[in-house]
Amino acid sequence: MFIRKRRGWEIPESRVTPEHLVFGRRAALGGLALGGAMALANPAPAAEEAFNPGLRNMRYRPGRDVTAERNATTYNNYYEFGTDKGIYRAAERLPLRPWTVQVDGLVDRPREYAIDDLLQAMPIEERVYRLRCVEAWSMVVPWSGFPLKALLDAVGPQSGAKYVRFETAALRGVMPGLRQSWYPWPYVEGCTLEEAANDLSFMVVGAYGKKLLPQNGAPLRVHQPWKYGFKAGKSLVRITLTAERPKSFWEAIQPQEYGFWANINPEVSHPRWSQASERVLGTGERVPTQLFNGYGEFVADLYAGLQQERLWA
Ligand SMILES: Nc1nc2c(c(=O)[nH]1)N[C@H]1C(S)=C(S)[C@@H](COP(=O)(O)O)O[C@H]1N2
Ligand SMILES: [Mo]
Repeated sequence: MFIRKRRGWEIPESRVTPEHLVFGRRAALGGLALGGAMALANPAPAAEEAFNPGLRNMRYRPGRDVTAERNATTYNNYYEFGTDKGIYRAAERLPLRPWTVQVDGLVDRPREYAIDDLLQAMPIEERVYRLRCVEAWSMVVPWSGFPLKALLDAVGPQSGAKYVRFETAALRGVMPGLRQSWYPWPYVEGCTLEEAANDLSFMVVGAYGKKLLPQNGAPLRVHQPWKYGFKAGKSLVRITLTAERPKSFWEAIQPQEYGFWANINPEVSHPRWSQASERVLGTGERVPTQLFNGYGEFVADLYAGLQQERLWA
């Protein structure tokens, strides 16, 4: 692995922060309220005319350097394309248009969105979030997307809705992993409606100021950064509000190791390894893992009264 030693005088972020991100920071430093910063016209990045990455939301600070783009886009988990980390070339075959996302179940206004209509309708912003895989590696990525809450508001959850089920694409001709028929395809994940409505729950459509790449879950993935990465379903095709707790892909395979909640806790080991620390992708550093991946101030309240649940696995 490529390991670079940083000299003391270097400002680490300067070598990894692309221009468009600097704009968001400058706007925020300029004393504009977030709402004001959001209302400014976006500068069109020269290379990506069609994609609007949004302005950076300064509320969520990752506390670590942004991972080099090359690492985040070439070291992936996407089992539909294969079980090793180097699936990024295979994933190029994923056809991203036309693409529809069905939003249904216990909602007042079920709808099938063409992905581009969804992107038009939703408030796009950028958030620099951590991602912690249950395998104990982690990264920090400037994701572009919109709060899941905005989509929930658009379809109107009914009073009986308690859970959100995320179903991801399963395209036989394109995804060689589907031939491994012992896996319970399609990849399904889920959370409670309350978790989904938390402001941290983010629907990702871009990264590093560009359209999301297939290996990272294009054209639409979910990301809840206080949970292990396997909760973050890629290439979503259907989002369903349900009364019953959805059974997830990993839970179906190995419930003792990969449960429904999967909140990050350094003190609760995976049955086969410790979760106390994590390997930072691209640098080789080993750093302590934080409770709720460092997002406790935003999400801990969601779990008051749920202590009897297996919240950490
Ligand atoms: N459809 C689908 N989504 C998926 C996976 C997968 O195999 N298939 N892997 C998950 C796991 S285990 C992790 S850690 C993250 C990895 O996201 P990244 O490759 O963008 O880092 O995607 C998650 N989403
Ligand atoms: Mo993962």
